[in-house]
Amino acid sequence: NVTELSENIRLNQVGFYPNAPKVAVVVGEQEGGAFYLKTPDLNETVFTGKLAETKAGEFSKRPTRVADFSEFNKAGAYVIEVPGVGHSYPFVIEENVHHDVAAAAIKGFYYQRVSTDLPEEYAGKWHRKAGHEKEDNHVLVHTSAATAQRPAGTVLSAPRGWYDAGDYNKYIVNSGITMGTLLSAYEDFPGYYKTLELNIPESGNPVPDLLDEVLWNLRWMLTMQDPSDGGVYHKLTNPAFDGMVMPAEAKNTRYVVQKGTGATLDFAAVMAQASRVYKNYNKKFPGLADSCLMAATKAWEWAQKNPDVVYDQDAMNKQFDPDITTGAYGDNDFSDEFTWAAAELYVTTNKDSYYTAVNMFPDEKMPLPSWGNVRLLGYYTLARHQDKLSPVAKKDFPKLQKRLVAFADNLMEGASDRSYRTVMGKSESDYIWGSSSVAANQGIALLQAYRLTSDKKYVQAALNNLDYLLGRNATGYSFVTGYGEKSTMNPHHRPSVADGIKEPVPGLLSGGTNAQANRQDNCATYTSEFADEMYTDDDCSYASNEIAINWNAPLVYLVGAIEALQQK
Ligand code: 9MR
Repeated sequence: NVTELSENIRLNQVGFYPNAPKVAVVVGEQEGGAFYLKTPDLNETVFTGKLAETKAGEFSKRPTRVADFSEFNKAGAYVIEVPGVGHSYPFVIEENVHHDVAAAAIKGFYYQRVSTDLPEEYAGKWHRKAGHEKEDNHVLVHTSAATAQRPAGTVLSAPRGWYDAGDYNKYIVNSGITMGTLLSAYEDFPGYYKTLELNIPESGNPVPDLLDEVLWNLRWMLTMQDPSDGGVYHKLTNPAFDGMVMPAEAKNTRYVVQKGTGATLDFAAVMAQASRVYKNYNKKFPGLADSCLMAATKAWEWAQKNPDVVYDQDAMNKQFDPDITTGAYGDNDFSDEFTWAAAELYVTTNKDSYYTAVNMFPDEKMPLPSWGNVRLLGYYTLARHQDKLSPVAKKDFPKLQKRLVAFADNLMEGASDRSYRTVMGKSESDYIWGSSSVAANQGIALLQAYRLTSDKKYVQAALNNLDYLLGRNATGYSFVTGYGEKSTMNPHHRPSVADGIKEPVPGLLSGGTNAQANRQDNCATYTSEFADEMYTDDDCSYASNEIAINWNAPLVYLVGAIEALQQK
């Protein structure tokens, strides 16, 4: 009675907490039937259950059955066996089951560090030479960014930071949401992060490793502000993307290009938040918190004077040289960036003038955070600091709370009937470029509702989306490199492609399923036409299999929060 491994049994390949929901999804035509939870040698059955039917959705076209073994709570290693289908990958049930993923997701940022060698001591077999070590005194001001004080060709220093994604450029807008999300993870769960060790060069100093890692990018961001007027350059970039080479071989000329309102406000928000977070570490970093606040204030003032400077790359290229063809992160609505920056500055300084400078609630929309829409980052911050709000904001708090909770309730609608029983996948529009970050950001929104209500159902719903990311999805992949029996192996990530090592750099979140605009990368290896299956684990697929810092950051938040809350 030996069964075979079946990839049609989909589950969180990392595992489950003893006292949390546990679900596996079986893909296929059959109806009903029993499932068995067994020891990995298949010799002992520890739990028997009945498979539940689901309705195949609008775009999730394949029928599924659900094996719910939540009741079983004994720690150990197991497989799920389904007669006529086979058995699942082995997985564990244990406390702190996501600890390693939580640490690895932050360590993923270490592997993205610019301007420094990654020695074997910290980077293991993915050790490598520094890239762009000469970003000190080697960056040119692009014609689009020329000013009297800094004419085109002026040489600047702007070292450090993280590579944005599979490419080697550094973009302020995308750093903005990334940093805001990581600093929020710290602000929401400081106790957890104070003990999480990452084995990075700064480990062992009196600062939590997460904040040491964040500082690597913060220091770069500070260099992107023009000291003469407070405006912030949109990005530091090559004219065109590099080939698939290691960082140390990427030697194209780098420019800072155009100041813009989006970059400047995102910068202001991050600096204001960083200022209050690093204030507690003044002894280790004297002056840092003050410098951040000064930078934030100057950026805010620039944006007041320049409220609508759009980064329009095509228009820029018509006017200025050389042409820049790397990621645009172009946005033309800055109302949400104003909201976010105002909220951060208000909470850090306690000055009502920031709060009243913007219309915090211009409409009832609750857009899921993305690099182009950061309104909710501002709302989360106001909610997080509800105890510090002055009367002007306090009077809005009931409304804010109501909207955040209603937003989470709305996300949860229908999740328990869906084929994969996840919040992710309510609508086809969840499967955009970087859809894994949609799942993770939904998780954060749910956890914010938990923080406001103490209702555990929101944590469980967030956990469902973590299960999605780690394998309980229509592709059957765990989208986190290095975690799961069938995880992303070939991300569109230059170091992972060029380093000659079979395993990709670990702890990176693949962008995942992308049903939008029909496979923008034209990779030939996509196999399915279904919206929730449009993913290919191929490094040609920058539209479904790149990694990016703004996707890893919400993974860090989600998995860290889940770990922190399960420990309670
Ligand atoms: O995440 C970005 C996505 O929302 C856009 O649709 C896409 C195309 O403009 O760009 C994505 O961001 C990429 C950036 O432009 C350059 N570095 C890699 C990013 C992830 O693919």
